[in-house]
Amino acid sequence: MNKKHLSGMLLLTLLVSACGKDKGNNNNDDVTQYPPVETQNPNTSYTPAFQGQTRIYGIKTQAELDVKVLREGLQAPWGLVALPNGNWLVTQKNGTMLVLNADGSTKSTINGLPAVNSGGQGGLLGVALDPQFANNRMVYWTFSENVSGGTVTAVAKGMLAENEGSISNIDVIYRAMPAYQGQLHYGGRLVFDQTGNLLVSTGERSDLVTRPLAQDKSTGLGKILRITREGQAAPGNPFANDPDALPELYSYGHRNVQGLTYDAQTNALWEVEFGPRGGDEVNKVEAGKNYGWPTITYGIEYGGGVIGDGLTQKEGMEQPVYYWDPSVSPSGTVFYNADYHTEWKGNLLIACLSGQHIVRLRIQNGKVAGEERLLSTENQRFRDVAVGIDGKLYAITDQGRLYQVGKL
Ligand SMILES: [Ca+2]
Repeated sequence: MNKKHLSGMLLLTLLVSACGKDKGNNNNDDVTQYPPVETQNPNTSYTPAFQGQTRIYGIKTQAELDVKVLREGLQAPWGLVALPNGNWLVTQKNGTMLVLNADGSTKSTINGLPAVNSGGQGGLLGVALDPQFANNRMVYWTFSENVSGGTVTAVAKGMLAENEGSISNIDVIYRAMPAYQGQLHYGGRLVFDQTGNLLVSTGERSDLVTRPLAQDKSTGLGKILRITREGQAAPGNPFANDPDALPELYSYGHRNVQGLTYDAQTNALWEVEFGPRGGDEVNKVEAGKNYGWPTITYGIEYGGGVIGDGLTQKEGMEQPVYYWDPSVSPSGTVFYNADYHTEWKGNLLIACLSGQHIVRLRIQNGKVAGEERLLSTENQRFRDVAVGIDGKLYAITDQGRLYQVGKL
């Protein structure tokens, strides 16, 4: 253990002693600690960098949840965002966008978006509303696009008609280069930050030949990028003056980031990303930082071999706030800051594909303080989660469902 870790642990110990009893993030309720929710054997014998980085104690929501399937038969929905009137925008992998009424029924199907390549993990991906949506009705989305040399993760925008039946003035504003002939790891979430710029996640396209590009600051693969509404590098980006880096670069060393969310209370950006076999991660993202892939990881190759030199820590590379082994496949995430589920305030909710549940992580002082699995008896691959204007939690699944999670 190096000096930095030792002093970090000492500080943590002091903080814990100072705080005394374990308190909630935004309320003073004591939280009962249960055994960790993960009971399967890990794929590796790697040890975490700090206590509570994986297999934290379990927690349980006290309120009785009211889980409703509002809708079935969506076609591989991928992204979900609440409109200010309570309706929903849903992207579908096949390239169409739907507007759903608050009860889950279809209000309209929006065609005519730029063509997607929906092979493999591609398609119409994440969706976000302009912070000024009430005035300008602008919608932003990511998708996998055919270009010369292969496919890219691209970002487009357009104006949603007042009747919510069409999107006009469509413009593709950004493409994460280079193109690659593959169908995996497009990343594809996007979220606005407090400065009104867009943060966009990409993937490293999965193959051994592209994997190292996650560490190459001159490419858009395996990154989080920060761009303006016009698709230009946003002002104030960390590598603006680095001739060897893309000016739109915000953070790097990511594998495949399919969840991005802001904690509105602290203005902190959080992401979730897929590890290989084991090593799915939650990261608190800071400008200019290196998140380690593929140099450090808590996972191994699908075939079983170590990745690179088999390292989990390295100077200059960030540790995940939390990781899972075995994988849960975190695909969408939202920071819960509404008032409805009072127990969840300040928690991170994560849609999981192979895990077939929604993870609730209690966050305290930037660390995880308890994990719960929600909706784990539904046997659904959860693709994305969002908070409704009513404060209830909503989720979409690969099997085509829209869930509403309220309280009884
Ligand atoms: Ca990492």
